[in-house]
Amino acid sequence: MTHDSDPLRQYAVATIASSGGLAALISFSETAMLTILGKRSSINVRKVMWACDELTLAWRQEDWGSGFRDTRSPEFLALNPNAMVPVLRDGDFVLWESNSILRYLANRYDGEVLYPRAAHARARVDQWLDWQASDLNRSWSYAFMALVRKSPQHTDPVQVQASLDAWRGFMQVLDARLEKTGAFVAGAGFSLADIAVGLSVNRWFATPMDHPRMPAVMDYFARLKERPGFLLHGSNGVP
Ligand SMILES: N[C@@H](CCC(=O)N[C@@H](CS)C(=O)NCC(=O)O)C(=O)O
Repeated sequence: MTHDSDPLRQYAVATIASSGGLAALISFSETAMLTILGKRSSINVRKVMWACDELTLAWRQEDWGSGFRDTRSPEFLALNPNAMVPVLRDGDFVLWESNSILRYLANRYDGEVLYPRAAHARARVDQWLDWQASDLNRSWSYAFMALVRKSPQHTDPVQVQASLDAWRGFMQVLDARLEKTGAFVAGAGFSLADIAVGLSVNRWFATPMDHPRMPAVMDYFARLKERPGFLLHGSNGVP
């Protein structure tokens, strides 16, 4: 889908146009259009696209990363020396690290609903964001490379099983948490943490393997599917 046919973007542009008129729209798009660098299939790029849509921000995206423009080119390395996507450009400001980008967007663009200011509520969102980027992400890495990417470097069955066991263990932690909240991962309301964790749950269900019954995770997956942003960027057929 091109960004021009994206219904959420059309809504955002219409909102800007109606609130400030054509002059405001032109000046907004020239000076404040966010650029997301990274291929649309990347789970970490998808977090940023989804967050932008939750915040009804205008954005454009460029395809960078394996299969597309080379992140090892000097031009890209000047933006992110790790040679990884996503990178966000907001005017002259450049930021990498997907969960940091989510926090930045909420802080910069009135996203308190996704990232509450109260210390305890914010810490709970941060806890699950960091858990997703560290423990959960690390656990699936080997199994995902083997079972989905079919990587020739990830064929050791012992390591595949160890990765699956660790992944399942963390998903059970998530299941227990969601059973307690009965709603979203940080509590009653949808937050930035659900963007990172929701994409991870999509990856869990989209990976060909046994999925032990986790009723609260299944309910959560259904709850997320009520959000247009999740259908566009999360549960969209890409693991
Ligand atoms: N911790 C980083 C990880 C970023 C990452 O692993 N990006 C992958 C795609 S999901 C990447 O850039 N791979 C190299 C490539 O595609 O060329 C973040 O969350 O932003």
